[in-house]
Amino acid sequence: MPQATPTPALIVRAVRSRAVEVPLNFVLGTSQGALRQVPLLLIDLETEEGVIGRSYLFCYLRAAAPAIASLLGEVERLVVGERLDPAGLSAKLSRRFTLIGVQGIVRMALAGFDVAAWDAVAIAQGQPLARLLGADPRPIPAYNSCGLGLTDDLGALADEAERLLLGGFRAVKLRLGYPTLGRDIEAVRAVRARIGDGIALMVDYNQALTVDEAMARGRALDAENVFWLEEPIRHDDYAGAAMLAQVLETPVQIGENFSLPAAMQVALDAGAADYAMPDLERIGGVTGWRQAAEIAAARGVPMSSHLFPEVSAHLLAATPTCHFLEYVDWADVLLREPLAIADGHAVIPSRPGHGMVWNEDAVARYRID
Ligand code: SMN
Ligand code: MG
Repeated sequence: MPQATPTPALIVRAVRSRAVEVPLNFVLGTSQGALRQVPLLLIDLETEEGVIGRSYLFCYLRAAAPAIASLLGEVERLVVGERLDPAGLSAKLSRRFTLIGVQGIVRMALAGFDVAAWDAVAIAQGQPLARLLGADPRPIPAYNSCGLGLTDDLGALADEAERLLLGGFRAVKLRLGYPTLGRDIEAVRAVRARIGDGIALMVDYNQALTVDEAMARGRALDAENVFWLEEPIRHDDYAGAAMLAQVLETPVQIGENFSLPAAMQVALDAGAADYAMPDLERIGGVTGWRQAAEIAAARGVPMSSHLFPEVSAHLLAATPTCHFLEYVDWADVLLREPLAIADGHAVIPSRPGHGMVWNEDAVARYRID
């Protein structure tokens, strides 16, 4: 529907960030190490008009938080006093950071600014972000991606799988990459026996395998009713991933390591995946996501999200090949109104913007800077 009222102009006044570290309710034990708490950087984009746009970044390492905050200080110097046009500022900032390269934590800082910018614009227009992007804020199918890490205790794993279905989830994700194929299959069967056949079970190797090993384990998993096989090999071996996608019956899923939409285009052109799941802070924020959604749509590739469920729900609503939202509860403790799940679907809030507002008491409790 056309806009009834023109967008009020917003002028950037400040870009502030605060680092927090929050404990996880479910330990995330990947093949590359376990996460028990996560460092997040909370961003507040202040405008002269009083509208505040927000976002958070997952810093992976505590040491990355002050580094990204420092880069956001540079972003602030470049955009302060400018009119808040998210796509225009994204292009401007990409040009200004060309010499260092828009990769790694530079790209994460720009994505964090971009998400906050889109939030501010949606708030100024009084619309949920999904609607600003042309979509109805409908319920988005979600899988519970908390927990289910590598463990010696398959009984406890099955117990956890059962707990993760509370709230009506119809899909969960299991981390694999045990020392042997046999142990991977035992873990899959322990979870499957507990959740039953009607629940979708995704598996994620976090790049643990060689191509040959992935072929062997993938063939074994083909008999186990696995919904997708995620990042079996090195994330940037698109030729290897294409062989796997061609041979295996289980759909191959990659994407959390796509760096900006250009990487996703190269990967999908190489046939490296049946499904794609870009990550908000690596694909380039809302601006990058929109380009990625076009790339997926042009090829008919089902597209899911990685982390950041609060914003990704809005983006998936506006994604033509919308598939699954990755649900994690990491930010819940920091939010006045955490993302709601009903019947296994993320409920997009009707509030303007993406809907995240910080619980300041919790922010004070978990601050690390
Ligand atoms: C994952 C990896 C690293 C941090 C969080 C989550 C995982 C996923 O690959 O897809 O959930
Ligand atoms: Mg993954």
